Amino acid sequence: MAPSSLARDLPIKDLAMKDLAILAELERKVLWLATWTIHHANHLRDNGDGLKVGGHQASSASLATIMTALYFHSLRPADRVAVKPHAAPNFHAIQYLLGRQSRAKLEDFRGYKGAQSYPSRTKDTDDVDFSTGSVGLGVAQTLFSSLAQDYVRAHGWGRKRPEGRMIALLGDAELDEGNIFEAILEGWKQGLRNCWWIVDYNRQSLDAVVREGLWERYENLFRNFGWDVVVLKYGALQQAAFAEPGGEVLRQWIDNCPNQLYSALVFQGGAAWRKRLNDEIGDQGPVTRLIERRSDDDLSQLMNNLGGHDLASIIAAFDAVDHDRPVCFIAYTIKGYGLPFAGHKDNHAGLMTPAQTETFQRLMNIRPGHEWDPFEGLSQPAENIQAFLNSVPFASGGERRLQAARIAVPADLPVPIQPKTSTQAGFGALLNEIARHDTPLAAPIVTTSPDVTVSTSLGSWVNRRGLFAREALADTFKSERIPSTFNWDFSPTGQHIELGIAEMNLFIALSALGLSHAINGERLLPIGTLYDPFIARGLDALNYACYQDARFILVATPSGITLAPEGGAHQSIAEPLIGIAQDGLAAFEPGYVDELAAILAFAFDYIQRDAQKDAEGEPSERNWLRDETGGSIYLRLSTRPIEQIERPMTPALRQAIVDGAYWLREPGPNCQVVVAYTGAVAPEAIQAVGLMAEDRRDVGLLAITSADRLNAGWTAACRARERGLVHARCHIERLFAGLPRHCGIVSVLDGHPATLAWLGAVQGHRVRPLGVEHFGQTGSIEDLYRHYGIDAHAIIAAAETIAPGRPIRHLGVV
Ligand SMILES: Cc1ncc(C[n+]2csc(CCOP(=O)(O)OP(=O)(O)O)c2C)c(N)n1
Ligand SMILES: [Mg+2]
Repeated sequence: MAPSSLARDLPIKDLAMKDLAILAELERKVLWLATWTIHHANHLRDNGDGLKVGGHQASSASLATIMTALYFHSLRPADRVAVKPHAAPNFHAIQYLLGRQSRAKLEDFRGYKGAQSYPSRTKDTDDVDFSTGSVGLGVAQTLFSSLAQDYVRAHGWGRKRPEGRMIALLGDAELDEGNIFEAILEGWKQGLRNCWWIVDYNRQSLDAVVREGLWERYENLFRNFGWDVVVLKYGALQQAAFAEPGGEVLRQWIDNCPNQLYSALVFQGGAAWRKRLNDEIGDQGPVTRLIERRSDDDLSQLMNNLGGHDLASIIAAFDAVDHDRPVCFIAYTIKGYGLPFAGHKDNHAGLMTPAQTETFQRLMNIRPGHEWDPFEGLSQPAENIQAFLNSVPFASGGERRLQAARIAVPADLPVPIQPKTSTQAGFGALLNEIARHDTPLAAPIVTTSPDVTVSTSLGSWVNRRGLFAREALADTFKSERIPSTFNWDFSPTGQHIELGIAEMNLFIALSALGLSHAINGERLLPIGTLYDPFIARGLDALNYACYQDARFILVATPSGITLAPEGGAHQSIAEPLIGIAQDGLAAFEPGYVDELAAILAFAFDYIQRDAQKDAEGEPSERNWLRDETGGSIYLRLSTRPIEQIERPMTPALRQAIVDGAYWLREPGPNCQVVVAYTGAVAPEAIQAVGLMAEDRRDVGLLAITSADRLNAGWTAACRARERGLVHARCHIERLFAGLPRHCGIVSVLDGHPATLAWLGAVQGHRVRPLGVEHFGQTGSIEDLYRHYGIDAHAIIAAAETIAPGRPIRHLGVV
């Protein structure tokens, strides 16, 4: 059955034939340059490590036509594109032709500091809009970027610039990734606009040929969610052939041909096509003549001429979109189009041999020694092509990576602190305070949460600031006068984006909102909340957001076994280690609300910093952290109410909290034991220190607010010393400077013990790290702290063992 919405009859607007001829030349050029870039990386540059490029050549060739049509014709400067990972060589080639990529970077494709294997916003220098690599994520990023654009414009910002379309070029097998479908559903709920997804329907994945008829499932699915679907199946040659006598039979044969067989015949070429077609339909009169009129080469060309390799059809389809509804283009393509392994099922990692490249080079009319020349091998005069390139709309808008001014953040975020409260409640109170006043800080804050808005304490913020939707929607409970704690009104000026439960969507939404300064030129201060254990559910998307340097504050609460009665499925263990290991994310776990207030003020500023002295950023000599480079923030909070400490927030204390630790009780000169704790176990640590004070001398109590920052500072200071900066000292080294060598450290947190176990390596102290290593369970906090060994008793028992001396008398009391 023929697809219902073929683009073949659509008119080509505003496109002179001469432009089409130039575009055809550029398509050849893109295919050549991408092929040569890969060949160069494999055969001409000696990496010395024997590693070959996989997965680029066939995959890039598949998209060469579509990307030519997009970048050299359809895109406008405000449009943003997520390029399928393995089409990176095409992207770099296109940027090279547009004068935005250097030959040296192409020659170093996949090499040190060269053009990246997968398009990277942060590592590439040729203006990548969205990084890709882990398949599925870049696709969803375009959807959320469109929502972020709507959010910005609905708030009255960025209207001087035209709206951009957010476009993803995706592989057909990429649609196996569930996060894409989670995004489609969310997009439908939010009234998605200005989003195009172009599926490279080559019917091949990495290992295999995809199932029959997938496009039909996709078509139905996208339509169900309000998308327009355009299927680009047949190219112009095929359409012309179908119009010949017997053409309809050919069309039916193509429609019925299994994917595997089509791919195999593409690979085998004209003679195989002839034999197969003759065997199966060749005795039906006119169609026989249709086949016989063509040479083997012509026949091969005809059968390869699918919609996704036909510039005119593609351009017509793109130009025909005259609305802002989301559109999914399903473009039939051939993996490895134009290359010797076209269609072969094993071609994903296929690499052309030097001999094959030589043949291909001759075919492309490229003289040896002129492989990188932009206009080599083209039949049109270079001036014409250059003139065309100079007028490409996409490249005519100047700098596409935008800037936004920094928003001033007060040093102090005032908050009424209850005598006994939790860090989660404190977070709610802090946001409530911010929401009460119309300040420059409050306006750009946008919160979002995957259906845990209320249970992560964002309720009062939402009550004051409202939910976002492009069209207002009143809270029916309110209009019906049914009492409710929460006011759930939606409006274009609301500042909370309500998401469905999918955590992947949360992180990709943060990734999109957190790039608003660069994409929309308008800065947002995004805060996302979720339960700590469910970070793991969206971890790859979180990593993705950090990798592309999106800026946001992640508030993960509740956390750990402290969420006692909820049981093992909700109790996080490994997340503090994620906090340490995740690049681009500074993790904090405060114990007290005044600490949280200091950290949150820091966080609002930190997520706006971007002093990139070099790609890696320069560490500050004070704490050896890359504080000027900035990044995102992760706050691990708890629902456990604990007695708060009444104290003035001095500048020194604030600085120490932000740097990662401070002495809650200074160790004396003969200190035998240090208890170093993080987060909600503060009362147990304090109690243990009090109880052992009579039997161990000068016990110190270290409050650790950020194991991550302490650890990062220490690693960087060690490295600096090894590079000759002998005086480099980090925060934890300064804190430990006065500790006697023989003292022992007991570390404790509601999380994996390895989070703090490294503390002993700083100055060579013995450490007994306490924490949670096994799945939690239901119970009271007391039950569970005892069971997992993070209560005062366990701390004292550990202290007694690690710092031997007389028995600690109060050990039996707890
Ligand atoms: C999350 C994730 N899983 C696995 C991979 C490895 N991988 C890279 S490409 C690919 C197959 C892609 O097939 P398709 O999307 O159809 O792309 P194309 O045929 O255009 O190469 C796989 C499995 C990956 N990059 N990311
Ligand atoms: Mg594919």
